[in-house]
Amino acid sequence: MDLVDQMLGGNIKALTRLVTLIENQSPQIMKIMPKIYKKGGKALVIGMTGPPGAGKSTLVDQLIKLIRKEKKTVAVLAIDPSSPFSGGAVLGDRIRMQSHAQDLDVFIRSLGSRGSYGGLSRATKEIVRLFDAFGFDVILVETVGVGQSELSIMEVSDTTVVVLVPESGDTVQTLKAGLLEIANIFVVNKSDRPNASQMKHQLMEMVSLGPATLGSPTQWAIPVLQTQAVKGTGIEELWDKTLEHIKFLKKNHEAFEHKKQQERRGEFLEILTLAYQKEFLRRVQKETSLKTLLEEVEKGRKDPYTAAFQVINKT
Ligand SMILES: Nc1nc2c(ncn2[C@@H]2O[C@H](COP(=O)(O)OP(=O)(O)OP(=O)(O)O)[C@@H](O)[C@H]2O)c(=O)[nH]1
Ligand SMILES: [Mg+2]
Repeated sequence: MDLVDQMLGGNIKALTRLVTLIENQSPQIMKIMPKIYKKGGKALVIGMTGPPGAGKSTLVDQLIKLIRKEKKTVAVLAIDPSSPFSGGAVLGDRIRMQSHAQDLDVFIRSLGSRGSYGGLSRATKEIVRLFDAFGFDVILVETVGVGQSELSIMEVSDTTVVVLVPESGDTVQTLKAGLLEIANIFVVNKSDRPNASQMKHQLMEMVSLGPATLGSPTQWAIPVLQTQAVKGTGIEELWDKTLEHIKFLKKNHEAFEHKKQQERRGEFLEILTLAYQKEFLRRVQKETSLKTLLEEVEKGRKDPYTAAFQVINKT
């Protein structure tokens, strides 16, 4: 039985090995992914994003507890683009989530920036698909940074939660429109700290001025929630709002399908770009004319536009 069949049969070791293949962007991926792609489509994918230290992992940890109470299975993918190796910088997350370490229905993996060529965004989507195919009910994806990260978390998530803290006023001012584009739910975490309600009101005002409150039934009114992740306060409301958002998506089938179509198109173009790049580099090894062309670009004798045009016209 091959690795994918083993994984689809519920083998955790096979799942782990497939994650590693994706992480290393192994050439086998092109053959493996179609089989995985066919099986998915059932999981709820929830993205958690926000500035460093906002409490994303603590929230994820609390959400896991809640989701497990509902007897649903959970996979967590923690992405840390600043870490060259997976598992290093997110060690803290591992420890924090250790309460679930014995729980076989919770699977936690972290992903660093190893593997270039825009590979992080690609690998994230592939791992989410893998978790989905395995059969996890809920997939939580944690990414650091709002707006500036290489990965656009909304491309993989059904619901994106933007986690801020009472001190995030400047971030909100700077990113305004960008935040509204990303967030389906805002959370002001660390609500035990001063100015939490001011932060909440600042966000509510921003939401009310944004396009989401035009009153149309096809517009989702972005809720602004307050949490205290360390104490578990506000988590149930966060989970309820998340489920409400998923329901909203299902009800507004047309808008949802439009979003999905855009995502599928983006994914196709992304895969095509990476595949073309890999194919080109493979051919450079064999074809002298291409090798010479690449050398001319490297040495600055030929501009990259002319060179790219030449390659495209030849294939
Ligand atoms: N006061 C207070 N501290 C909190 C709260 N939630 C989390 N923290 C603390 O904030 C710190 C950072 O929490 P994390 O959950 O690691 O935050 P994160 O957003 O995952 O951090 P990165 O992944 O490093 O970006 C930890 O020391 C938490 O204990 C809260 O509600 N109130
Ligand atoms: Mg974290």
